[in-house]
Amino acid sequence: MNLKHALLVVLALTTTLTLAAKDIKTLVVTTTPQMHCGGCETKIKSNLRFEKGVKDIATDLERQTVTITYDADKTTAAALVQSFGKFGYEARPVAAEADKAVAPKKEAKPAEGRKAASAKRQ
Ligand SMILES: [Cu+2]
Repeated sequence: MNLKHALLVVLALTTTLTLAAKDIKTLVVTTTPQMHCGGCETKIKSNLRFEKGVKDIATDLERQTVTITYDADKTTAAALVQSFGKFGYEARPVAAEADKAVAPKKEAKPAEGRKAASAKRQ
């Protein structure tokens, strides 16, 4: 193997590692007002789709949840929660239900803390 080939191998490995290092996370929220029909789901999806870092949005009418898959290098759970306000909705992280009773809403910090904690578990 000559030097040129060795460099190409290194370049290929680096590219692979960079792609694998992408920080993809999911955020599950419930909304106020609640989703009642496909129109509500479409409204949420079509608005969230253009938010920076959003990869995928899945809505569940029965459970009243919106699951957002996002690139944590480009956005945060707190920013996504806030983005619901742009189209008249309020979002609450489902996992945050427990500490909602303690922490006042619209605090960005608890969401950030959980994000860091879950990153460590992964
Ligand atoms: Cu509806």
